[in-house]
Amino acid sequence: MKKIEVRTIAEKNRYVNNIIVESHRLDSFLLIGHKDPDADCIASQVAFSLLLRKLEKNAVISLPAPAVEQFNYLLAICKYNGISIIYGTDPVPKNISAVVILDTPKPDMIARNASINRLLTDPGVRKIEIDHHLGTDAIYLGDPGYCLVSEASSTCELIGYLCFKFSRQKEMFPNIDFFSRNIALAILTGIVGDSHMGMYLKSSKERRYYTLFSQIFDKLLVEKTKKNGNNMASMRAIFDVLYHFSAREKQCFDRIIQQQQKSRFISYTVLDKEESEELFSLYGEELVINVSKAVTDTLTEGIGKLGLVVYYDPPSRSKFVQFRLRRSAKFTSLDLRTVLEPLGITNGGGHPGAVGFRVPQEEVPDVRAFTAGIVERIESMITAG
Ligand SMILES: [Mn+2]
Repeated sequence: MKKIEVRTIAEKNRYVNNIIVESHRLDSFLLIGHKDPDADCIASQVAFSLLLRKLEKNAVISLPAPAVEQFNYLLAICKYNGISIIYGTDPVPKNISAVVILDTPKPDMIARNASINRLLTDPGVRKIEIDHHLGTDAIYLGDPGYCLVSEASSTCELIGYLCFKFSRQKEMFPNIDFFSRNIALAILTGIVGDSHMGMYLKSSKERRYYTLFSQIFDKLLVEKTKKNGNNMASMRAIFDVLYHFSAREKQCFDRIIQQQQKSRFISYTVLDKEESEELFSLYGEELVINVSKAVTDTLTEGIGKLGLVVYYDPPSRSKFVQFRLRRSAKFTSLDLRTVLEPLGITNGGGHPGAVGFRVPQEEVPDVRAFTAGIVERIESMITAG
């Protein structure tokens, strides 16, 4: 079933209540997210695990691969709060009673393995979903009645909302403080990561809630952080850590951005098959994909209109050329989803400010000429206005 916005407050309360009751009733939870997890994905797994630990439940996070070093502080939080992490094909522990699926638009994007698949198809295991993706191709992953899927700046913002709902259940949870420093830190990580400190918000409703939740949790973090320590003490500090590049990331970033070209409205860079393969073998898939997102952002804000990064999938994955197109926060007149159809693109999607699409490699004999054609057609759509 396609994801849609919750229609009424009563309906939303019912879903939230179901999630709270199951969190109270069940014992062991597995938390999963999407492939190539970003800050919001990992942080929402950590934030919800912390809520569960407050209820003295078992929480196990599954990640497809070791996370990039920027997320070390989140992993440290897990370590010191009894949250275990399993990686890749690791089998999940026995006796899991619920799977919590976070920040994942649709089934084929779930980071899964054989033992996760078994849980997902086991009707005796409760599936809870928390997500903010409402794109046209988004599909519910949780059990009916157990999905909190709603417009928000990030999945972590929805978990911030859940914190308030949990804290109001005084009978079920007497004397539990759901507003700890670690929860604030994890929630702000997702909010900052998905919105780039508020630069990439899609609607005025999103901006309103972003402002509300980021202020509440920023204030909490500032208050609860000991002075003069090395601890991250504010949302700004989280932003600096998330966007601080390691030396290898910087090298990779420089190599991709070196090739940038500009048309009137679009700043873009194209990696051909050989260059893509070389980068993937030098730096690894996850790093290159994360860095290419940062390059798209930098190109976009540099030109003030659109940024585009094009690369070939790593050979181990699939046989596509990937296109990542983003719109500057200042340039809101074009909904990027509307450029896909005129371009004849069927394999892609996103939101008004960012889309991704892919084209089978055999349909792209010359990637530079192919990209130049796409750039030219988008330019003429902008000019035609
Ligand atoms: Mn997200």
